[in-house]
Amino acid sequence: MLNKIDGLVRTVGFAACAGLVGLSAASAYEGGAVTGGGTIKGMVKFAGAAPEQATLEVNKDKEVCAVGEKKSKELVVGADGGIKYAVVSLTNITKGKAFNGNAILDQKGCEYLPHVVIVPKGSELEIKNSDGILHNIHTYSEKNKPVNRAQPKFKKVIKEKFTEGEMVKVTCDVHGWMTGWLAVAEHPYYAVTDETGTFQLTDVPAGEYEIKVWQEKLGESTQKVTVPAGGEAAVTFELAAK
Ligand SMILES: [Cu+2]
Repeated sequence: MLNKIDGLVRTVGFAACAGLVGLSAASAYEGGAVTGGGTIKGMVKFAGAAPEQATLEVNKDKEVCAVGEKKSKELVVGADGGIKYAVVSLTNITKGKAFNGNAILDQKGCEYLPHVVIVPKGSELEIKNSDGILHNIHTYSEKNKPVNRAQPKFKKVIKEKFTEGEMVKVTCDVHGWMTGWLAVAEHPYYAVTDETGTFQLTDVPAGEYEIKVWQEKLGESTQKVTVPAGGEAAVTFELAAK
């Protein structure tokens, strides 16, 4: 009799445990120490002649906002064809280096700095108002709950949490030209390209991965990459105008 009860308890315990594992497997990322990891270095290029960056019209709060000429950052192509502000990430990594940190998004000169910021999911994003005038944070997303908060001049910092990995657009309803993007990251293998269009992902456990690039005007593209233990893998993306 005792054995029977014990067996039943164990069966129920096992089933409950298996259920939990099944639920979390899709989204869980396990961070820790990586030994013998490799590096992915790459470049995101624009296919074709570099377009001109449009000049943004600053028609409000000019004394604060019209500091120099404002250029659109929605497609910034450098001298060698490299695209700035593209987001590169691994799509299928479940285990690797530690995942932590907090991001800061500043509103300065009525621009979002940086234009694209990586926000670790579940962390607190610090949204600063360095301008001393009213802004408002208005986000557009599919998976995260939308944020629409006024940030008056005396409110130097507000904090928001984003719990689902996706690209979230940020705008200000006070200043129509202000746009920025939050790359809510599922793990630490995300990078934003610099002014030369290059990026790198470090401490990647050796293996085969899918790597994705996202750019706000040009969309997404993926490819396969194999990372050798302790070595480097090179990736080039070429994105064309739609
Ligand atoms: Cu604003």
